[in-house]
Amino acid sequence: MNKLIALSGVFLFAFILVSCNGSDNGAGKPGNKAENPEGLIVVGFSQVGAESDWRRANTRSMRETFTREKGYRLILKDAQQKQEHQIAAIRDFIQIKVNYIVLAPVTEQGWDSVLEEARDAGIPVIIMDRMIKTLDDTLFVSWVGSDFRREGGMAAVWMEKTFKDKKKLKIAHMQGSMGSSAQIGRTEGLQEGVARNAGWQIVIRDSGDFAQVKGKEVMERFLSKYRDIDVLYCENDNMAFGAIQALNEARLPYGLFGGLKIVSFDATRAGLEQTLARNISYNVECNPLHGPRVENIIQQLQLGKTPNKIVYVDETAFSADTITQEEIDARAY
Ligand code: GZL
Repeated sequence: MNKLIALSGVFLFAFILVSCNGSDNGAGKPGNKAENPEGLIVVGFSQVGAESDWRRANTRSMRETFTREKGYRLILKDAQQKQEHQIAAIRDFIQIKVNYIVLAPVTEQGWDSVLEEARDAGIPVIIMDRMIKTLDDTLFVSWVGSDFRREGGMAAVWMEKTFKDKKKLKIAHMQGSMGSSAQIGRTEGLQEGVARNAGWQIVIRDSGDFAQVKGKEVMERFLSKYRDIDVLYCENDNMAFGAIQALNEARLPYGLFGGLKIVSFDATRAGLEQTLARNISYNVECNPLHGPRVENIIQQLQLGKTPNKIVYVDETAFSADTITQEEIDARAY
């Protein structure tokens, strides 16, 4: 009998030893999950979708940064632009006890509840690209992305310079995914321009959801109502590509050959090629290469440091009058 008690004590001790091993889900230590034998840093990444060239460049940057060779396991979930998919993905990441959660939020609202669950599970959350609206800044460790209102402001200043002699300026406004920081900020930038310029009028507005197909449909609707638009203020390149398709099909002039001027955002390679061709007149950069920036935040956390809460990326803009092929060829995306 004594031998039996002794033997069960040994098994009990062994069991406790094994189940406590790696149970600390602190940054970088292997969580208590079988699928991480090499002790990789497991990063759960909830991505908006694959709706645009910008988004695909952003995903590429994350994949190229968080490689197994560098000690990471990246679990990427594409939300097809649906917030409920992102919330489910975050819950999955909590369930499998990832070391970090990276969220590129499709919209600004509605994150408190699921991010409270992540915080309470002790998993640091990094917000990337667009921002979330919350009163509780303990819900995320750091945010890295663009100043979208500044981007819109740069476009508005270009419009002021370009059309300074025009008493009346008729603007068609194609917005991105409604409620996203990129749409909110770029729209604010335009609205501030309208407030400064009494002759500016937004004659029509609709959302193309940052996608080319929808952008073409929206532009067709714009053209069915207005043929004397001076500027199309288009909140990303892919919608601008759709608008160009609609203009070509309607055989309407634009860009270099007179007619409406297109202002776009993202400055993706394809967008800059269209700018060089003078189809897009002005293109404001929105840098998608956040992989290294997110890694820098994670490395700081690994070392027990406190990263900056807000990290804006530097961005510029390109005009059809001055851009060169060499400039485009030298860019990373
Ligand atoms: C901007 C990003 C936007 C891009 C679009 O940071 O959120 O989403 O401008 C993308 O191309 O779809």
